[in-house]
Order: sequence, then structure tokens, then C-alpha cells
Amino acid sequence: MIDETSLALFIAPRSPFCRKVVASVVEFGLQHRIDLKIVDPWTCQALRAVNPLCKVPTLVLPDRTALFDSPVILQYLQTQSDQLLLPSGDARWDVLRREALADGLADAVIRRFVEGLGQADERASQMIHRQEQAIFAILDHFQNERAWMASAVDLGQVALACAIAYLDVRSPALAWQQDCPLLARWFYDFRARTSMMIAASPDAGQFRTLDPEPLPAAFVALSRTGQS
Ligand SMILES: N[C@@H](CCC(=O)N[C@@H](CS)C(=O)NCC(=O)O)C(=O)O
Repeated sequence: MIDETSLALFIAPRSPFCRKVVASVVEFGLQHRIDLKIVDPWTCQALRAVNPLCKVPTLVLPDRTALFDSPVILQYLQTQSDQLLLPSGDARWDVLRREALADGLADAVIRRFVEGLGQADERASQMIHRQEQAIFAILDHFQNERAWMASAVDLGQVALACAIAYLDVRSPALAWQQDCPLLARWFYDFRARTSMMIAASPDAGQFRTLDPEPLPAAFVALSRTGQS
């Protein structure tokens, strides 16, 4: 039910940054506070009226203050929930650093995709190569420094899972699972969380769950060879 404590959340369901916020809303247990507004940021004048950047995600507080970018929104949501996904003290910097790396992964996947849509020339292929270097360096980093995999769910993990989900959709040919089998196993487990399934549904599920997505062929092949 929408009331005076409701928070308006502008999203576009495919955006990895929006998925991160929607999955976090569910992990925080704040669905009842959210009035979801599914928009196209390229055409939505209501979004421009509250956020001059006209980008999603944008969260509008009861006093009409609009919050963006997604890391700011997540920090605000943490203040509204007892579920601790962004700790205080030293552990906070580790979570925020992982969130920033994961957002960088999503950015690189988006830039690679956009460059691929344009004219195929020297500049475009250099740019695509640079984004692929970033994608594999970030994935390697997460696999090599994997103490985080054993910890309780946090915002860094949610951000990473949403960025990898986007990578799988936008760049399946990269078959990153072969280089990072431990990370792949973590991801295909993590994406079965209710929060991730809700965030993956086309209208963000209006906070309903859907059936799990099938595993990609590259991961199935890896599982057969026992590498994952
Ligand atoms: N760093 C921002 C990224 C937000 C962003 O780039 N959103 C895209 C959708 S994925 C958007 O709204 N694009 C519309 C535009 O660039 O005008 C965040 O974390 O919220």
C-alpha cells in the first residue's frame, strides 16, 4: 500500500544498476515501502523533473528529495532496514570497494555493447578491446581475492551478481565461466536467491518471483568436465 512513508523508485528493468537496487530492496525487506515506477529514462519527463540527470535508478523520498546514483540509494536504504548489508567500521570500505568494482564491470559491459552497435573501425575495436580487458581483470580480481564469497550476503555481492547477470545477457560469447569457474559457481548459486529472481523479471516482478533462468551452455559444459 502506498502511504506517506512510501519511496518512489524509478527503474528500467534491464539496467544492472536498477537490478542492484531492486534486489537490495528485497534483501533489506523494504518492498512494502517502495512505489515502483518503470520508465524509459530516454523519454520520461517525470524522471527529468525529479532528477536533472534523467537516469535510473532514482529514489524519491517522502519529502521529495531525489537520491542518485545507485550507491547513494543503497546507503539510504541501509538506514531504513535492520538487515545489515552495508556494515560500519573497516568492513564498510571492503563492501563499498567491491560495489564500485562491480559497477565498473557493468559499465564496461555497457560500453562494449554500445561500441559494437556503431561503425566497425579501428577506434571502435580498440575501445571494445579495452572494455574486455576491464571485464576480465575485474572478474579475475573477484575470483582471486575470494574471501568475500564465504561471508554473509552484502551489497558488494548483490552488485557483483547483477553485473555478471548483465554480462551473461549482453556478452554471452565472452564465455567468462571458463576462466573463472569458482566465480561462476558462486554466481549461479547466488542468482537463485529470491531477491535476484525478482530483480531479473521484466517488470521487476512488481516484487513477484519468476522461474529460474536456464544455465548458459558455457557453464553447463564446465560442470560436465568437473571444473566448476
Ligand atoms: N552510475 C549510475 C549509472 C546510472 C545509469 O547509467 N543508468 C542508465 C541506465 S543503465 C541511464 O539511466 N541512462 C540514461 C541516460 O544515460 O541518459 C548509477 O549507479 O546509478
